[in-house]
Amino acid sequence: MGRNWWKEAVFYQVYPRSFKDSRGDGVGDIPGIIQKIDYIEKLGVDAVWLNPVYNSPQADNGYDVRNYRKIDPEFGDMEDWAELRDELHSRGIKLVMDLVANHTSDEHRWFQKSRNRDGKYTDYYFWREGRNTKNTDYESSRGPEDEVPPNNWESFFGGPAWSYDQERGEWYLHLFDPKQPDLNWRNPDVREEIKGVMRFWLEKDVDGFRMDAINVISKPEGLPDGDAEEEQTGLKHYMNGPEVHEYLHELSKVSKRYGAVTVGEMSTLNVEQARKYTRPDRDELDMVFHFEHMDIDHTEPWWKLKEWELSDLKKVLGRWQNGLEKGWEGLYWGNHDQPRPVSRFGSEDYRAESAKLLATIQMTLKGTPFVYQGEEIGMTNFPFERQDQLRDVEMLRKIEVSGKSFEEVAEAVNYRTRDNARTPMQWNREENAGFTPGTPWIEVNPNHAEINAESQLNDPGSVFNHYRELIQIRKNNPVLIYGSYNEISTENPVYVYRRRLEDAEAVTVLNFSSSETRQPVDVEGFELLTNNYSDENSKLRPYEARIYLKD
Ligand code: TEU
Repeated sequence: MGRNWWKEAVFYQVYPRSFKDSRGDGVGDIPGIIQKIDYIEKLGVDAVWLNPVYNSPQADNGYDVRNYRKIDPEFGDMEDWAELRDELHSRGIKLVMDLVANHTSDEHRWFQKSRNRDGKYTDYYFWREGRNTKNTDYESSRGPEDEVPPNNWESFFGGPAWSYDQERGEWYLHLFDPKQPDLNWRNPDVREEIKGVMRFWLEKDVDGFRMDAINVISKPEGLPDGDAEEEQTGLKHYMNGPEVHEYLHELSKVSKRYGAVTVGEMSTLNVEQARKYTRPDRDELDMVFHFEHMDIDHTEPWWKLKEWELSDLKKVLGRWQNGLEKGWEGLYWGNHDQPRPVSRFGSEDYRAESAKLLATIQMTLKGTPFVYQGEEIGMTNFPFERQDQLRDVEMLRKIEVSGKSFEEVAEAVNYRTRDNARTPMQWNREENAGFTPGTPWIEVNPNHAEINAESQLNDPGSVFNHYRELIQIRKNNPVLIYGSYNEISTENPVYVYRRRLEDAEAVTVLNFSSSETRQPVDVEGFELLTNNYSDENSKLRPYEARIYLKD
């Protein structure tokens, strides 16, 4: 297994809008992040992934880019950004930017120019005539009376993946929001543009890219209809599409020249596909984020709840641990698109214990851990009671398309909405959790009096300090990074696995339940490196998580 800095690193994900507001306008910003670098450094992470801070109308919180080479005034300016980079670098922390390359904003200059049927930009996006029939059951989105969209593809956020543009008199494809038109990667000029954007940031010394929705960039010729029975009609045509590997290989030539790391975000990806994307000799991506563990509580329609099963979780994690071979994955429990891990995979009744248990898994599996802001203090989901508390375009559109009232879907909204992850970082017990002196763009979780960074920093038993300890344990023990993986007990509610590298052996023992249970494996000759209780016990206590080591 080839060794690389990014395999040994722990990443911290900062969602700038919700991290720290330095100006009092209620929106987090780059100077705010700079104020909190000591905190990030204290956690002991090696790199920061910054969600998009580019100039954007913010229809999807920055995933709709208007100008890739400018910082959005909401977040600051290029000088602020350079200061952030320098502050991080001077502490040995790398900076990875978000590359949103599947689509731009409809306010991007390329799209504006593409509205013209002639000239260089005309094929930068997917423009098509509508179909002149009414004989379909999909909704026409504001097109001419007698037209329906060019094909039956559905968008990730619900509703058709096409909108009609009055000016050009044609439809354009958008796999996400109508304000996020898809770039036409078949056009070599588009690929050159994206490489230009990469070079622009690499010249500014960024250390890599997290590539947004990167496995949907290749659409098949002819844009054929999908099967109406598919969960998201059309998906199979553009997920891991025909040219995606070639395109990524092209991009990797740019990142490799600068020694930058690349992480591909890929919903709908199995381990065989991931192997191909990340096999080092193919030069496509360094690692991927897959969604298979995020899918274990996924069901259709989305407003139904589904309890996840520990056996499914173990199966998924194990499959990836063993199946990637020479490839690599990013390990995450949550991010800005997912509910809070404690509320989902842990237990709010054993909040601190289960937060530490999830951290233990993340720091002892093979792959690069990505900690999303707030996880290190065990932040929980937000109790949404009304639709007007929601901000996320995805959930708002899904509710609209479902035709249901907020009350009818409230339980699922609370369980699933991305806004759970986007409520402000809880710095202290004061008003607005110390996030802003103004009115926050989204409500602060009322539990900030109890759950906040300030109260945890000096408490040796806190979730924060357990993360710190685990991060150091990972760094000090290459077996946790490069070792082989074997599950050694499949007995629910316990999950036990062993990592092995040369003479070193580490065993992680986890109790995924709120009752005491037997410790099922023999650990004679092992040292207990750490657990998430203040003492030792023969039985495993609720959500107890232990790491044993022999070397
Ligand atoms: O997400 C891509 C993606 O797969 C999402 O559809 C995700 O599955 C869904 O939001 C989960 O609820 C990326 C970004 O991370 C997300 O924030 C953006 O909205 C999206 O791309 C479009 O850029």
